Amino acid sequence: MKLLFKGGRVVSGSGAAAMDVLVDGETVVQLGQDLACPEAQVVDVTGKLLFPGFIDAHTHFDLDVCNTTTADDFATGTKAALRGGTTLVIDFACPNKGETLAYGLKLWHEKADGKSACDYGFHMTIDDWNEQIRAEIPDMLAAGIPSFKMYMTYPAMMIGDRDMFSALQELGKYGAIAGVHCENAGVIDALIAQKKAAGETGPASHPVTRPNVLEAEAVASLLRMAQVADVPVVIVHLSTKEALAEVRAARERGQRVYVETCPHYLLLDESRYFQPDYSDAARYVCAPPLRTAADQDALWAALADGTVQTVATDHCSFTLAQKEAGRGDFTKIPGGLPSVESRGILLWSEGVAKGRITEGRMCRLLAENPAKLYGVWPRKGVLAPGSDADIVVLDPNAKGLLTAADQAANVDYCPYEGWETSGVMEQVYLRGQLVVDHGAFQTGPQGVYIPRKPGKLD
Ligand code: DUC
Ligand code: ZN
Repeated sequence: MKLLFKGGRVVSGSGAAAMDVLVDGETVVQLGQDLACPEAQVVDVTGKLLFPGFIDAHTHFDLDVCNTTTADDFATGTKAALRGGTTLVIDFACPNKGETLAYGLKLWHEKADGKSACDYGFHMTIDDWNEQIRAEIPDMLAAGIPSFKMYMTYPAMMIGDRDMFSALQELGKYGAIAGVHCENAGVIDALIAQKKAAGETGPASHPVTRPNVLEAEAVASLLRMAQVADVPVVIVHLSTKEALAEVRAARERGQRVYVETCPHYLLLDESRYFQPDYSDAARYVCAPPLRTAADQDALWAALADGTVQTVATDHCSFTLAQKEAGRGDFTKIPGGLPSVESRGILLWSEGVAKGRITEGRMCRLLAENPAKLYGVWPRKGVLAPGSDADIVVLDPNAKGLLTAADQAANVDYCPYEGWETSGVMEQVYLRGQLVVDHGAFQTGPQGVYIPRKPGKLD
């Protein structure tokens, strides 16, 4: 079937231009002004913006953490993603220490295959490092996984400097890349012990035990390791102005550093943890924690000037009942926020509509840059002849409301409850098929696994 989108403005990384888009089956075949195609079904998008489907390169679906499992699995999480305009998620496959990467990959395929509403790929978590895992790296690339995750915190996941350095070197041999969670584990542990000894066990202790400089310290340490290993790295969920300074310093000395931040670091601040009601505060616990208004300002500026290249969600959802696990011990609150459904409209409404970033910048942050960095460009991340017809139709003039009562995510709160949005995701097309129309699903699970190659973002 052919579709002809007429009358809209097509957004790319360099801005928006009035253009019609002709789709044949799953693929974009032509862009241009006043296109005609008698056999195509016309989709009138007058006054609307057409974005390439958004890519969320940081989700955690069906993940066991803190003796519980994330509220969203691949079925609900990818439906939520689609509703928010995200047509490709890259989730973190996560074997436990002692398990092989092959086992982790098999497990993640079992979780996702046949259940995913949107397309999906995987990063592979390296939370153990030995000769067997080293030998599996080329297998992962052959399986379409050129990106890996490592942790500098969390005892169950972190591997220490020696192994991290060794893994970075090994990945570099294949043109693969690692995204790293940067927080200083030891000092955080000491600060947590002090708070517990003082009897300060509520959510308010969460941000003060993970101060800004402990992210910046870990970023600096990682970047120096990457410098010696002579490899590029990705800093995932960067949250502080101090860490941004470390990134800029590394780039000044010639290093290739990629940076991701998340909507909650741009839009919510640490005052959420100081609310008197446990549940009101605990729902915002994530790591790194929410920061200050000064950090938010620095992050918005870094989006606008290109210092930060991607905005992903770190969607890791837990219900309010699950968040109860940390009543009386803030370290037992399962960490993570849901935003796979709201990221796109938040970036539009709080970013473009408020003049903080341009339409083109939004396209780069949510589509073009993650597609290039994670090796799916130009199949994804752009509307161009030959690319997948993943299309988000955004109505800039409609008003929306973010509320838990209207979300597909399997979670009973919305971090942005009651926020009004300028702009609404009106329709979402996945490889040429209308999958969401005004929030309503039009099909069953249609997502396919997208194997990736090593990427590059200039
Ligand atoms: N931080 C969170 O808050 N949740 C999931 C993993 C992470 O790094
Ligand atoms: Zn994460």
